[in-house]
Amino acid sequence: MLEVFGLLAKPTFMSLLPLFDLSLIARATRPALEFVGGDGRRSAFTFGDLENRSNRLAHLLRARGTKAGDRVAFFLQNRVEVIDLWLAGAKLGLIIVPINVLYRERELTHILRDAEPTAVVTSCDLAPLIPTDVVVWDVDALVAEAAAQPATRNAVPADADTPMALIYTSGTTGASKGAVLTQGNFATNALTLVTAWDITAADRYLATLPLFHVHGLANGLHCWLFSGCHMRLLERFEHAKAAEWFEDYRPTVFFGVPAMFIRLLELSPVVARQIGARLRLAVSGSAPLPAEVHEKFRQLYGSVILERYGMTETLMNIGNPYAGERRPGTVGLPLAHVAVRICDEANAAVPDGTTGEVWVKGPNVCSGYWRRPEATAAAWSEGWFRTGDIGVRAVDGYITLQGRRSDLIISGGFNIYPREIEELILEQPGVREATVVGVADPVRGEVPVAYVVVDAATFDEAATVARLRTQLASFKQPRAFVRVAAIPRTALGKVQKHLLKSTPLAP
Ligand code: MCA
Ligand code: AMP
Repeated sequence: MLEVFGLLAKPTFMSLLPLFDLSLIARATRPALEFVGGDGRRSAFTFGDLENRSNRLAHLLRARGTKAGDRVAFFLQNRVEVIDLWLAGAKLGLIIVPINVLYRERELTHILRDAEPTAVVTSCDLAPLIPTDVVVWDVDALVAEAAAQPATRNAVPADADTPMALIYTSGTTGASKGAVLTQGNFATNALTLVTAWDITAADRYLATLPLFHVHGLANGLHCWLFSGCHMRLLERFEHAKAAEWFEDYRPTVFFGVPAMFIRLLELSPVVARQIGARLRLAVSGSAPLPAEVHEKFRQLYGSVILERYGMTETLMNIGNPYAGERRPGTVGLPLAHVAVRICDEANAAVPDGTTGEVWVKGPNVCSGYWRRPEATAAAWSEGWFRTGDIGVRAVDGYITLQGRRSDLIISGGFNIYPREIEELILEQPGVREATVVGVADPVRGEVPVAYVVVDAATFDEAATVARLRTQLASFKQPRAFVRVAAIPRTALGKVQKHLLKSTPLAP
C-alpha cells in the first residue's frame, strides 16, 4: 500500500468556537482550570469564568481598535491570560502570534517586523526585550481594564479558512517563517486527537508545555477545551518539582517532549509507580523519543508512552494508536485526517520498507507561509506538504522517522536552525568561518556546538558569547566554540557537518 488516506474532504464550515462552546457554554459551571504560577500561587476557574473573561477581553481589544485579520502577539510565560487572549482572538477573528519567551533581540525583531502585529501582549519583566517601536500592551493592565467591560459575547462569524494564528517556525533559511494556521487546521487536529486518545471530561490533564508552541497550544489547550476535562496549567516545566506536581494533581493525561520524560526517569520507583497507576495517557512528541527511554519509562511507571509526530505547519500527522501497539522508536500510523506519502528524490511514492521524505496532505496542513509565496511554493508539491523529515513505512503501516533533509537541531523539543547561529557568529570580529552542528546530549537530545576558524589576534570568545546571549534564545547558545584550522568541505565546497559531529570535543 503506497498511500494511506484518511478523511480528506475539507470541512469548510468547521471553526473553533462551536467546539470551545462544548465546554465554555455547555459546561459553564464545571471546574475547568487551575493555574499554578512560578511563585506557587494558585487560581481556579470554571469554564464559565473563562467564557466571561475572554468576552471582556474581546470587548476591550475591539475598543482598542483591533478587527478581524489583525495580528496580536503574545510574549508570555504560561498564564491564564494566554488562554483569555486565545479565546478572545477566536471570537474576534484575530490572528494570534505566539512568541517563545526565550527569544531575544534578533529573533524578536525578525518576528515583529514580519508579522506587524497591532501590539504585543507581555509582562513587565519581558517588556524591555521588545523593540521600542512596537506597541506593547502590559498584560496586567489589560486584564485590569478588561474587568470593567461587559461579559456578553460579541463574536464575528468564522469558518475553517479563518486564520487563527501565525506561528513562527525556524525554516530552512535561517530566518524563521510564519505558518498561517486556520481555525479549521486547529479544529481538525484536536478533534482527531480527542477521539484517537479517548480524552473525556473525566480526565485530568497536567499542562507543563509552553503555550507558545503548537504542542502545548494546538494539542494541549484544545484537547482540554474540546473534551471539557480538567487542566492544571503550570508556568513552566521544572524537573525538580515534577514529583510534587504529579503527586499533588494526580493527572490521567500528560503531554511532554522527550527531555521531560528523561527527567521523569529520575523519580524514585515507588513514586513513579503511583504516578503511573493513574496516568492513562502519556504522549511524547516534538523530537525523537529514544526507544530506550520508552522502555525505561514502561518499567518504572508501568505506563507505555504514546509517541506521535507533528510540525508547526501541519499540526499532528502520525501517531501510535491508543488502543493498539505503541511501538518504540516509531511514530505509528497516519492520523485520521491525514494522508501520508513517502517519496523519493524524483517525487515518486516509494514502496513500503524504502526510505524517503514524508509528505502529508489534509485539513490539518497550514495555508502557507505569511507573505512568502516563494517559500510556500517550495514547501508544497502537487498539493502535498513536504515535511523535510525522512522516514520509512513498514508493511504493517507503522512509520519510523530516520532523520531530516535539513540540518535542524532539536534541543529539549525547541528547534534550532544552525544557519541562524552561523550567520550571527560570522558577524563577530575575528571570525572567518563558522559552522554549527548538533551534538548528542543525554537529556536534551542534542545541543548546538560551534566550530570556528578564527583570527586569533582579534577573536574574543568571551565577548562573542556575551553578545550572542543578548541576541539569541538560551537554547541556541553554542555549548562550546571549537577552534579548527579549517572547516571540512566536499570538493564542491559543501560543509561536511557529519565529520564534525563525530569529532569528540576536547574536554
Ligand atoms: C526552558 N527554559 C526556560 C523555559 N523553558 N526558561 C524560562 N522559561 C521557560 N518557560 C530554559 C531554562 O532557563 C534553561 O536555560 C533551559 O531552558 C533548560 O531548562 P532546565 O530547567 O534545565 O530544563 P530541562 O529539564 O532541560 O527541560 C527543558 C524543557 C524545555 C523544560 C523540557 O526544553 C521545554 O520546555 N521544552 C518544550 C519545547 C516545546 O514545547 N516544543 C514544542 C514545539 P539554560 O540552557 O540557559 O540554562 S512544537 C513541535 O515541535 C511540533 C509541532 C510537535 O510535534 O510538537
Ligand atoms: P516544529 O514544527 O518546528 O515545531 O518542529 C517539527 C519537527 O519536529 C518535525 O519536522 C520533526 O523533525 C520533529 N518532530 C516532531 N515530533 C517528532 C517525533 N515524534 N519524532 C521525531 N521528530 C519529531
